[in-house]
Amino acid sequence: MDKYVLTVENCAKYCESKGFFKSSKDKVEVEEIGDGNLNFVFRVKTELESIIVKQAPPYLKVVGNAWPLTVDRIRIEAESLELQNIYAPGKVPNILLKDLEMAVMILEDLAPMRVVRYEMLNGIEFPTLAKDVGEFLAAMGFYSSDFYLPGKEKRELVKKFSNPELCKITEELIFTDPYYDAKSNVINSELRTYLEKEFWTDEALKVEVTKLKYLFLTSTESLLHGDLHTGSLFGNRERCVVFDTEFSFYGPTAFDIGKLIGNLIINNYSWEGVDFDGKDDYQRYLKILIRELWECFSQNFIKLVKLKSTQKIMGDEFLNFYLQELFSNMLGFAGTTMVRRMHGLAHNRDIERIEDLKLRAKIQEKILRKARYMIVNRKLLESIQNLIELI
Ligand code: SR1
Ligand code: MG
Repeated sequence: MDKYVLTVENCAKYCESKGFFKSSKDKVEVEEIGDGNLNFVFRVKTELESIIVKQAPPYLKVVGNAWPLTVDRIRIEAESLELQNIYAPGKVPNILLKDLEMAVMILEDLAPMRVVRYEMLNGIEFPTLAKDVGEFLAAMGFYSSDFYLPGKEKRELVKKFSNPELCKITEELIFTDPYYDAKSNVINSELRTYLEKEFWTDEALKVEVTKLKYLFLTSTESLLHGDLHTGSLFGNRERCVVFDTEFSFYGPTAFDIGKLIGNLIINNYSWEGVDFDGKDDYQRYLKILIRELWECFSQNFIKLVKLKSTQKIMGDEFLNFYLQELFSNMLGFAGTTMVRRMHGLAHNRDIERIEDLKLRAKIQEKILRKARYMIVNRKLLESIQNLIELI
């Protein structure tokens, strides 16, 4: 089959050409469900079967041809899912087909699980999120790192997951553009005065963000998801699963958990602009979730190091030092994530749903001030309890 762009019209035929739905007598239905910034995603189903088809176009979907983007991202996504399924079985979707020629991947459909971000906009709780994602992050932070892998093997993986074009998106959209009046920024007009008077002139903040950017550029600690936010999680009351791993690369372990916690903090503050009777309870739930996520991650990570590390770790002191560093970098990365979603290129629904621009700006400014504190004072906040008190 020639290279072409999948559409609602031709997707069923493509799936059939790959051996899906062959013996089915039912009608095959196709629905476009992709709401992300980069790819086309379809649900293809009959009464009995349902699969997810994802195709990476050679450009950034939200920007179009003006921002060309490698389709090698589908290989990276597939290979990182394969490795995650080995190190953290059951925590990511199964791949049913990889077609690198067409930049397509077919995945199991995890419905009735839903995207966590949209459920969180409705105040839905996920009882297993902290455990499932905490264990996933601990497993990846350990098994893909020098704590476990022989040096040669790890260096080969660093090469295989070199992901320069998608890392460039993060370098610009998270660590650079939000700190000056960049063209790419999308700014609530009611927030501009604060940005001009305080935020963009904050030299101490820029120094600390540059330190975090440098860490992002140079660290090859473990294989990251690379874009772990609540929109990269499926869940229901029984289970949570991580997906959408095309930003995967070898980077600082603190980045993934920082990004996720930053997104949970945004959701927490977004309720200040929303009418919802249960919002106090939901904000309490989010704080418990943040605490449990960190605890589950760190406790599982320590357990793996103690039981399975191939490095000779001499005494607990090193592990304490390592986790303290990871904790403060996590706070910094959480802060930079909060900043980018306020006035960078890609915002999230949590804040955008606040229609009154003045109220939205008030909440955005509050989030920016908290994020600034987390970035600049990340070494002063020593424990997850300190973070919970801050928010
Ligand atoms: C314009 S691409 C913006 C963002 O979409 C992805 O989900 C990543 O977060 C990226 O930074
Ligand atoms: Mg994504």
